[in-house]
Amino acid sequence: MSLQLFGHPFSSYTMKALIALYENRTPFEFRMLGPDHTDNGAELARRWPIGKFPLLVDGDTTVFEASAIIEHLAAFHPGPVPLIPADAKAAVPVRMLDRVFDNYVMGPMQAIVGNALRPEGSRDAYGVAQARTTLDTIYAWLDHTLAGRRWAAGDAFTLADAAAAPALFYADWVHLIGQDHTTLKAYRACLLKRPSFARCIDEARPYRPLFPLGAPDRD
Ligand SMILES: N[C@@H](CCC(=O)N[C@@H](CS)C(=O)NCC(=O)O)C(=O)O
Repeated sequence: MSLQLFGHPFSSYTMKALIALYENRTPFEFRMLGPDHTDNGAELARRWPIGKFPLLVDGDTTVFEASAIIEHLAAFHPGPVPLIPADAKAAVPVRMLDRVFDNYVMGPMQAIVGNALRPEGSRDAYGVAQARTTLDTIYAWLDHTLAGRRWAAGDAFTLADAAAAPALFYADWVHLIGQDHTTLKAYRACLLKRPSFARCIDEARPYRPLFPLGAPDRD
């Protein structure tokens, strides 16, 4: 039975899963979410009451959480680009950096975007300030840590880069990576050129007017 991915092209975590599918040219059916696709939304809610996406259906198996989806694809639908290193020791930093990008780049980025979507009286200026401090801290750490590396964990494109691409793409929109962070800026530029992610960016382009803080006129 064919793979089905529930998601939305403008969603950062959907992009993360799409990168894995595109890297390995894995055939799948995209089950679009949104007001014009209420049947897909109802099925997502039935399979995962938390309702967050992406969500992968593979025959009898339902997998949610983008990292777990990529782990599932690597294990059961492997292709020419192994996003999880086969060597256990090499896989640890890849999984660690995946958590770093999700928790300390994607998380604060989503907090800033989520705040802008709240009604006027329910905004959280303190939470946004904390998110910006976290982004400043992680930008500096990444700029230092990634020096001399081709990709996040070394020479190979991995799960960590699939996490990094949409996280840094949107984080830079809400909290600019400073000119002094030359390594991090160059890494983000490399991610944007990676064909799997360039395709995600193009597929998401029509939805930019939906970005609550206003999408910048670049990328
Ligand atoms: N931890 C989840 C996060 C998924 C997530 O936050 N997805 C967002 C879209 S990028 C979402 O579902 N937003 C809709 C909602 O929260 O109801 C993962 O890694 O997949």
